[in-house]
Amino acid sequence: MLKKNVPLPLYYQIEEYLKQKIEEEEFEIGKMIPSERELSERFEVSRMTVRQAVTNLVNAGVLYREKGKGTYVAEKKLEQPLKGLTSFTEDMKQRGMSSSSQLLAFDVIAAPRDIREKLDLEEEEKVYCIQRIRIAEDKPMAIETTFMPHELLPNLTEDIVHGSIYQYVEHDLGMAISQARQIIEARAADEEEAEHLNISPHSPVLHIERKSFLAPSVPFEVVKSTYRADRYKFITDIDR
Ligand code: 16G
Repeated sequence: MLKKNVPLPLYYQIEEYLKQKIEEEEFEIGKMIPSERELSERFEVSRMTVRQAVTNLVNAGVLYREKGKGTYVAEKKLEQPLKGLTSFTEDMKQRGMSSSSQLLAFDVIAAPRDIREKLDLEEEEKVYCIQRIRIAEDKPMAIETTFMPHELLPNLTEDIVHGSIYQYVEHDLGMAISQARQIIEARAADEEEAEHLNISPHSPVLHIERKSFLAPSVPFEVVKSTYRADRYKFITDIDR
């Protein structure tokens, strides 16, 4: 029951109720929650109040609406700490999740100007342009476009990039990946990204650009990635 004589807004109490039911798995992932009408009757509040609670949870990625059907419980977002320079394969392994990649492109090209500058290359130097859909537990999580100097990794194959690039660089080639710089921005998915990620066009996505270095400070990759914003949140600990 909602408490009417406390300073917590009613919609907020309904949000808390819904989140608790999801936490307790009474409302299961992928299943429909009770309709706005049912909830407004159950709590004896207006439909508007219920709608506000549901809309807030939809905006937070906890629920999603399907037109003409109802409102469903979304999958939990993966919490990605912004600490430690890890690979997609390692991240999923740490969570006990399976990972795979769908290879969309594997080319050796003349480096575009911005990539050439970021990788400190000469004009005629070639780069790999590798595009992969990164998949966790059979679901697409991100699209990654990786640029790496061809000269640094002359024997890279499609087979290798179906697995882990970091594993190849460190274990097979014995090179040390030391640090990276990452920039995260919000965007709306374009048609192509939406199709690859299995989301509707214009859904929110997180665009990440990572530039990584081999020790002592040789840039070896520029990666432009698009992550599903409904599946990821990035966590950072900060000291004062
Ligand atoms: C992560 C990295 C990417 C790197 C990839 C290697 C981001 C945000 N993350 O996805 O830069 O190339 O791991 O993964 O860019 P792999 O070793 O599984 O191929």
